[in-house]
Amino acid sequence: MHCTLLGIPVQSGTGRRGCDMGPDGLRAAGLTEAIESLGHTVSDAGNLEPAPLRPVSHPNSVLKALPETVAWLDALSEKAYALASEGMPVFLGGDHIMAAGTVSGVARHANDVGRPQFVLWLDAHPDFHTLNSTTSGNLHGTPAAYFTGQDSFEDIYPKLHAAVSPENVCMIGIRSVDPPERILLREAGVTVHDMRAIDENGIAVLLSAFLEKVAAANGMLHVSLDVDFLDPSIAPGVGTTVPGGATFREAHLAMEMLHDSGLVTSLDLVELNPFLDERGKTALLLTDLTASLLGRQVMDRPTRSFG
Ligand code: 4U7
Ligand code: MN
Ligand code: MN
Ligand code: MN
Repeated sequence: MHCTLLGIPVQSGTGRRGCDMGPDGLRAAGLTEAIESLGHTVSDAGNLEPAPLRPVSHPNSVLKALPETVAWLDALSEKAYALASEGMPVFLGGDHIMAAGTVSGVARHANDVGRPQFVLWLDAHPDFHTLNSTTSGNLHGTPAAYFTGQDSFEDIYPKLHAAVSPENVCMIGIRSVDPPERILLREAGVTVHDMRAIDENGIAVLLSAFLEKVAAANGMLHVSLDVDFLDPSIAPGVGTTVPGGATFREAHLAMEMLHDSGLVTSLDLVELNPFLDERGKTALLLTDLTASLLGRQVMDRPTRSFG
């Protein structure tokens, strides 16, 4: 397989500085070499730059850095669309607002080729605020609402060519949901597996059910991995730590199963903040998780087929 790395040093979606160093943190951790060691080829497309600012405004006065953020999304949604037709894009964040660009771009390509787009959202948070519902004003809390076609984004975020059906979105690891998000998620019909669901069922059961669904529909699968999906004890290099996250083995098992499924077509690694990291610990863990997703395993085993 061929992987294209694209750095997206956006941090306007979050309240904390340092996410702009995320792409270089992942490069320093040896991401290219880790992928190449699995027999894949890698090209690094470097770091994206934002498009020119355009005048945008919204009545919610708490929104932070809206024009700057929109300029990133204008550039990214086009770039992601272009990269989706050649190998597997690996998008290096940057804060999670970038998923508004990456997912809308890859979903537009899926629509072109007549396949449904699915999204596996690994995060402590659902990021399902609209521009009306957010009270923090931090736009990294909005991407999943945008790419599933919720309202408030029209004429502000880039035009959405193909919304992802909310029934095709599965969120795992969730443990911090704001009241308006809870209502919107339920109304939209997104599958949300909170940490209790992992505790009670095990992550393998939850993920298998989703992968069966993707396979049965011949879908394209985008994985969006927010560092705060992981427990802060193993992944401290993130601005929004929430206790009680996925363990080292839960995260690797999810990646190993994703590899075996053969279904993943694009990947986000987001919210790494090297300024808050401890001697590269989080960057190295993300690199190892990516290697598991791309085929690293301890012992050979037969591939499992879904669908
Ligand atoms: B992340 C939050 F209030 N919901 O809207 C908000 F809890 O990309 C957090 O998942 C958003 O890290 C977290 O600001 C965005 C908050
Ligand atoms: Mn997130
Ligand atoms: Mn999060
Ligand atoms: Mn975060």
